[in-house]
Amino acid sequence: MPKYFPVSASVACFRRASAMLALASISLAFPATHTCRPVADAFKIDGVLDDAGWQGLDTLRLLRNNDPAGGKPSAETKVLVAWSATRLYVAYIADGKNVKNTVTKHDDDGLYEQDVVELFLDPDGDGKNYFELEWNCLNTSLDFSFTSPLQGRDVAWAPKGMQSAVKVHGTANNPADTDTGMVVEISLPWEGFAAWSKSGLPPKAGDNLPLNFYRIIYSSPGVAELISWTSTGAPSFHMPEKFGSLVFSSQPVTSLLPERRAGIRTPAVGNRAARRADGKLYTPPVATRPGALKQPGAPNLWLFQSPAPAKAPASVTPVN
Ligand SMILES: [Ca+2]
Ligand SMILES: [Ca+2]
Repeated sequence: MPKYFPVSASVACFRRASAMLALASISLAFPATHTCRPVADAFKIDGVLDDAGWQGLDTLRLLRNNDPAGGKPSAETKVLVAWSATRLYVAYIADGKNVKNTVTKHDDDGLYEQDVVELFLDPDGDGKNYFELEWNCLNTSLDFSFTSPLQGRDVAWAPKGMQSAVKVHGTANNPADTDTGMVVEISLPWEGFAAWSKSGLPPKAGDNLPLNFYRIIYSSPGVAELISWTSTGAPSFHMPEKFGSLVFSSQPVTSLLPERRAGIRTPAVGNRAARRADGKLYTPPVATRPGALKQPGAPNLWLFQSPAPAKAPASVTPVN
């Protein structure tokens, strides 16, 4: 199946007209927006989302299936994002019964011929030049820049200082058993993208960052689900005029209402809280909490919808 599809002229014109809104305080031109919360630079990039910065954030869900067959994605994909003065943090929680992708070479075009998660960013919001990044279950990555949709590809470009890690819940590339998915944890320094931002990076509170989150799942060779946050309306991801946008907030999630923080402080039903050696409370992943999956747009009180089984790390001591 071709991954790429031409951009219609009418849509491109619309996007040019709305480009002035990008990285500004107005977000009405985007098909969807998501509030990106500030966090401290205290993440361990290891594919495990027990870092304080991930707690209590709203979750994005990738629900749009852009391949010709359409329909509901065959597996749940959730995305978390947060920002600091130096970095953008992204995590994909990608459920799946068969975690697979055998590519091990960086920037290999074969990467997206197998299962991947992807991030496209258009820092200046003009619908022309943009960045494409992808990761597979082996933490093999791909990073390209484009001067316009599918044009001017630069494979030499790389996001300076990018860190990523993948935790597979199951066994990668082994169809004989049943997996539950994988978690991809990513740290992206702003300096790697600043050159293509008109208002400069890091962003200011109220700024927009046009982007889209994607996932490809191959049910069989050559038959792909093209899953996204905002719909592209075509079997292509290279449509920056259809990107949604992050809206950067100066309000950390810890400043929100107490019930929004419940997922941080209160152990989930069926799980035990544990106290770390440093005295902080650790709430293990919630694998089976009934009704935990929120509706799109609703606050997510229970961050840890990880496919990982609930299990506290060996370094902590259960307290109840
Ligand atoms: Ca981590
Ligand atoms: Ca651009």
